[in-house]
Amino acid sequence: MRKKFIVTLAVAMIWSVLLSTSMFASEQKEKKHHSWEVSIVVDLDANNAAGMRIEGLTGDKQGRLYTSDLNSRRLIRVTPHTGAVEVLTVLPQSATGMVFDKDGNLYMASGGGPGVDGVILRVSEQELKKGSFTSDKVETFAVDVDGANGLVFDRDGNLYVSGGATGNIYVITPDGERTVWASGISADRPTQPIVVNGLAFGRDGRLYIANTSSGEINRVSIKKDGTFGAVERFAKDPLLYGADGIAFGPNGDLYVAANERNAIVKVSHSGKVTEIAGNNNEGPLEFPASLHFIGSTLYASNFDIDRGVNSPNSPGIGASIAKIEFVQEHSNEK
Ligand SMILES: [Ca+2]
Ligand SMILES: [Ca+2]
Ligand SMILES: [Ca+2]
Repeated sequence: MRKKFIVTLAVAMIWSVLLSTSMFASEQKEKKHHSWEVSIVVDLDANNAAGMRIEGLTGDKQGRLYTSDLNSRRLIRVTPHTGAVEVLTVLPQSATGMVFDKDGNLYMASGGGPGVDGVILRVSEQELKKGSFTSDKVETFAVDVDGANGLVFDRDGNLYVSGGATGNIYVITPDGERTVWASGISADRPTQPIVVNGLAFGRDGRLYIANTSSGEINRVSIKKDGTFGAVERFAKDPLLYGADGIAFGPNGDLYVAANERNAIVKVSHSGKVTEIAGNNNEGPLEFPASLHFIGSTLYASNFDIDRGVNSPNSPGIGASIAKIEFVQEHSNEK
């Protein structure tokens, strides 16, 4: 059963209030509504409303989505327009963030933990073509990346890896050479120690970094020699508490999965923060963790853990892929 949820922003209304002398006339003229519609593409755990945990989300050139269940370690592929779900393999370690390189090979972050090394897993395009494959076809691309969570490639094929609560950003060259940049980014809230999470490159060439703890997006320039410039704050707002996966939309706005708020938040070029969708623990957003655009359609992985607005996580649809679409409605009332 698909659930639909509509969020309406009536920006024009706010301006009309400011124009007090022509308030009524202005309202009537500017009946333009921008709506975001959220629906569920696929329920990955049809029998349960909680329990299965998916964090990562990415897509291939054929428009198929990939995620993974942290408990069973299954690597899952979803075809959004048919709702088809394939289990490709069982990963040797549970994985979070995911990304493809330009050649169609898939990389997955596995942050490790006590006694388990953080690694980057890799599956070749050839294996992915087969549909399903054995766990021994999953390679270890890089080691010693504790806390590994968000992943993004730059134009030269270097892989950037966020290190979660470590505050580190790791950079891995195409040859597998690894360097560590200590971001110096700190946690505002002791209950949430994750300070470097979702990563994305902007049109300005800068690396954008989500700070889950402080509800903040920072950005940093990468110099020609590969070293990092100074960290600059792009946006900070309580709406961004739980900032996890981030993705730039077609027009250059940044979209943020505010996981513990069960919300999707937009940050404009100028740093203006707006919530575009949000709901209680009944969904359709249930601890949204990662974001991925296919064209102008935004997809989110519902991690559905018991935290923040999503607590308790017992109601709702549970582990699933949500679709967030922009709907523009015009009504020329006179
Ligand atoms: Ca994440
Ligand atoms: Ca379910
Ligand atoms: Ca739930």
